[in-house]
Amino acid sequence: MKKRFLTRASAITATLLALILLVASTAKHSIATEVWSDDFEDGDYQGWVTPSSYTVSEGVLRANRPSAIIFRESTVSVGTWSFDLFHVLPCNENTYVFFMSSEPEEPLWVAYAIEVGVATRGDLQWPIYKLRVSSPDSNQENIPLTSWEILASHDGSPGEFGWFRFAVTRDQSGLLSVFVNGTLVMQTVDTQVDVSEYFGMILHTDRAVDNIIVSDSIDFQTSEVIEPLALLLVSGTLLVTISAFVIIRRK
Ligand SMILES: [Ca+2]
Repeated sequence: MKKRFLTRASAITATLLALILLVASTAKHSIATEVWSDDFEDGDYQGWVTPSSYTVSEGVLRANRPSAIIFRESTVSVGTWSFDLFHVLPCNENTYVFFMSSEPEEPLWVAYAIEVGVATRGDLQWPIYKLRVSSPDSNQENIPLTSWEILASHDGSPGEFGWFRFAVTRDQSGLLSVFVNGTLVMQTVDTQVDVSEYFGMILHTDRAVDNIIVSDSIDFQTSEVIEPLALLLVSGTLLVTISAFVIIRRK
């Protein structure tokens, strides 16, 4: 009898949770205002400019040689840039994603970049993430990428390689937040760059990118911020679940 009660209660709870997740995901989707995206499922990289060597295979954009640059027009300067990045060993050259950029590699290249590299100590190797900026003032001499100012950095866990979901947000105040697999790993305020013409990347042989989504809304919040909608949904779930328990028990 007790077992049956628990099974029914579990089933009701699971159903409610599924419904709430569905509502929450729909609500999130309707709030985000996508400006452009590319999932490379059409088999090409139309809309992108590259003097380098890239291919699209199995719905993923891949680099065929070291230091391959690719970019496309993107004027979003307040919003969210998210993408999947494939990062593997060996890593002799770092990966760069210029989510706000002037024309890449032109004189006075101005941009914010996410850099993904590798740190090594003994037998251990782990990914290291950096948020860099090349400002109009600092790049008078067209300084190399490795000399761009580091705004923030974060060490991943040893052996943590493969596909990663990145999300970068920038709000009106210049607050830059970087999330890896949904976790906030870097945050800083910087206003040295406030306009964008391009979104660009420098990948290396066997590195890949997929599911790029750029929106002009802040789609990720830091953990300190509890969205009123999420709070309402959680309270609602608890109330309905408790009611269901009471009704079943009375029967
Ligand atoms: Ca894809």
